[in-house]
Amino acid sequence: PARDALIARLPKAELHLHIEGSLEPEMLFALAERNGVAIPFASAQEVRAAYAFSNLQDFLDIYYQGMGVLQTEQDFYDLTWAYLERAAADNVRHVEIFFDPQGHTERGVAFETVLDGIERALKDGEAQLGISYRLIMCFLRHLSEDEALSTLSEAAPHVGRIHGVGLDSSEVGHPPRKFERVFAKARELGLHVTAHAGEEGPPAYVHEALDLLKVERIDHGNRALEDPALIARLADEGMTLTVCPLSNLRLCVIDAIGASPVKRMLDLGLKVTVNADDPAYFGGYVNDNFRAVADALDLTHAEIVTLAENSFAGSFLAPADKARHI
Ligand code: ES4
Ligand code: ZN
Repeated sequence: PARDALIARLPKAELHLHIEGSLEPEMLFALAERNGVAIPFASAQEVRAAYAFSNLQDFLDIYYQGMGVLQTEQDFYDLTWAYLERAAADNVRHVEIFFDPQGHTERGVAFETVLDGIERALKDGEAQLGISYRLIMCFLRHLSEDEALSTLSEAAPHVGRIHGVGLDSSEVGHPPRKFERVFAKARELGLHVTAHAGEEGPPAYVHEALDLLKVERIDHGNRALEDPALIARLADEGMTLTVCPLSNLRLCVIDAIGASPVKRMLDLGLKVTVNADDPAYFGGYVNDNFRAVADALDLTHAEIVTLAENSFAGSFLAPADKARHI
């Protein structure tokens, strides 16, 4: 259909993508073999069958387990390069990818090993695929703020190679206020700031991300729609929301794609974007997410174009570079 053709050819920026969540079962197997890591599955098919989640924590347990096969600089390169080739096929022109250094350093993999491999692929992607990039380091919110502060210290010599910080992992019980000091330090270092909020957590967590962490974007933000005053504020501030429809479905944040907040957010004048989150685990890359919501919510061509424009407008690109894309 014409809608699918539009989605395929529209230039897009991807703003909510965990690089470790792009580890496809085939690569999981290949790296397990290459590194001599035992995994409790006999085939890629068996792995996919295990990806049935009831909530965020269910998924995170499998996600952290999957990361265990990533050990060398080349592993992080291969992971990131495979994602970039897939992104190029979806006409993604700019990526702002998350990585979870604490998921690796706690297993004895050096911070620099992770950063070097991811960055080398991003540079190759820029040179060979024409995809510009920013790299966002996430703090795992189920760990302490002191651990996040140590991670920020490890990153500090690499400011310039890392462009921003984010906050991810188990949301409920780990509110943004727990990370107020580390986000202040990150901002002092000149880093951009974003945070997952309102995926499973209440609207109060979105307020905290704005007021205490002073974020420039809200990752997910679904539950902001429960709070009219918060909606008005997000609209007023032109805050970008990075919504992930297939992720929401697979993590039971919504019970059908038709319940995705994308259309309601557009109607409310919010700067919503469509993203893949963890495509290897949730069954689709960015164009799959666009097609899913466009079909289920019967989006117009103009609305689909707006979603793509919002992705560049909400990026950490300089204004002149945003303008080149929109
Ligand atoms: C994540 Cl969907 C989601 N939510 C929170 N943390 C995450 N880490 C990777 N994917
Ligand atoms: Zn996410």
